[in-house]
Amino acid sequence: AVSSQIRHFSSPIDPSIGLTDDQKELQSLARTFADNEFAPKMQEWDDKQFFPDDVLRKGAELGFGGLYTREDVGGSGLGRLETSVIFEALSTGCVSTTAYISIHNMCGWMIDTYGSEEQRQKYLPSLTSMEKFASYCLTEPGAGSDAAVLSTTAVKKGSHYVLNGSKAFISGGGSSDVYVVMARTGGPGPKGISCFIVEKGFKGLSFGKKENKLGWNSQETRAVIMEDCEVPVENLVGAEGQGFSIAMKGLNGGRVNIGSCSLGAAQASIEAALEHVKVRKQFNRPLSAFQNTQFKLADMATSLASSRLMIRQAAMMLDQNHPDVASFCAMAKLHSTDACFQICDDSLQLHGGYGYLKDYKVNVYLRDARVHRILEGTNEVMRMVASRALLAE
Ligand code: FAD
Ligand code: 2MC
Repeated sequence: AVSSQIRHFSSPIDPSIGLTDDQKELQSLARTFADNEFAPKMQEWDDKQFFPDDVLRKGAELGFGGLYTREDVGGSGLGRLETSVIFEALSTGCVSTTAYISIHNMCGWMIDTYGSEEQRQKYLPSLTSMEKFASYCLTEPGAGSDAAVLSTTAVKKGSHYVLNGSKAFISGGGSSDVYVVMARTGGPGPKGISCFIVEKGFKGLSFGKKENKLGWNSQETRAVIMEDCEVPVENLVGAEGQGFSIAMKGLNGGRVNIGSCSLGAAQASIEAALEHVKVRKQFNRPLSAFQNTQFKLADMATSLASSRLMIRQAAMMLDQNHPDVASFCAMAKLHSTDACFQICDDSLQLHGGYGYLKDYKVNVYLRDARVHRILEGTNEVMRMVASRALLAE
């Protein structure tokens, strides 16, 4: 019954192409949720910079709070391909909100995979239910692309680590309850970095002002500031020195998730363009009668389909723990986020002046998808990761 709700048209950009019946059912569940709960509110959330925590908790009831977290702590235990399909479908309704869910999922996965049994049992049930929210804290004012130079310190003093430093651009900063923080316990470079779980309310933790952004407006972005912040030793995730590796492994999945959110933005932008060009007439003809429009739509569809293939391939490589996973995830993120942003822009162009109005949705997809070329590693860093793998001996 659920799968009958999926779009009824047959189309070369149908996102269910190639999926199993079970995967199609998950996709349909997510698309229906996006259509009902996100799409009608997307523009209002963007405009009012509103974080829809109640709607997120409703999504968590369907399993979106811990898609690739294990089931004993309330997760859905799905594979990365299924996760990607769900994030893509959710993003058609609101990219910004889905991207926040994806970061929350990444944090949960890091605790599930590298945390102790005590940490898993203590933190994950309330994260998978989204009673509590999580943020990922790597970037600093002086350490963006060059993340391994981060300077937040963590010094062990008795039963606590004392953290000092500040994190920049933290999605969910201030509204999240749990912060997965990378800080330096050892010498310079990646091997001196460790990963900690820091709770809102721990002494010495505070937040900067709410950043005013071009997009991603349904979630807060703030600096996370630690001044003699006391974190119990049992909140170290994994071993000392393992933090950078944990952060990067989380981001491999994160990059596929963000690419999936771009696919949703592109899918919705093409659907909007198709509707518009059939209805809008100029020179006594619908816009769809011009060959420029037809060829543009064909290029947009081709670009979306190729992006989707790469993202789904990368998702499968994550499940297989493939040796080339890091570089392929980087290539998939690079290609999909660039290509899908271009699709949003092409859709806006096909809308003419109407595309520039906030009454139409395409401007939100464009603004939300723009930042995917910057965060979770800029697309220049993605080229760096891919080219290093290509040139490695
Ligand atoms: P810089 O590193 O200063 O880069 C500036 C430019 O220089 C870029 O074009 C970059 O590609 C280029 N560049 C840098 N080095 C090289 C090089 N070696 N070769 C070629 N070009 C280079 N971070 C988190 O940890 N957690 C979050 O939740 C989070 N959320 C974010 C949300 C938003 C809305 C934004 C905008 C950012 C968020 N970030 C987050 C931070 C994000 O990951 C960084 O902005 C990003 O990694 C780039 O770092 P930077 O901004 O310092 O840019
Ligand atoms: N997967 C697994 N391991 C990785 C990895 C990856 N994607 N990237 C690097 N590593 C490992 C690497 O193998 C090495 O380990 P080892 O010494 O054992 O071989 C170690 O990490 C250090 O890597 P490099 O020697 O390549 O270090 P370098 O400093 O030269 O480059 C770089 C690291 C640029 C790839 C890394 O700093 C990076 O990815 N920068 C971008 C930062 C970023 O993505 N920030 C996103 C913040 S989160 C966000 O934006 C959100 C919205 C949530």
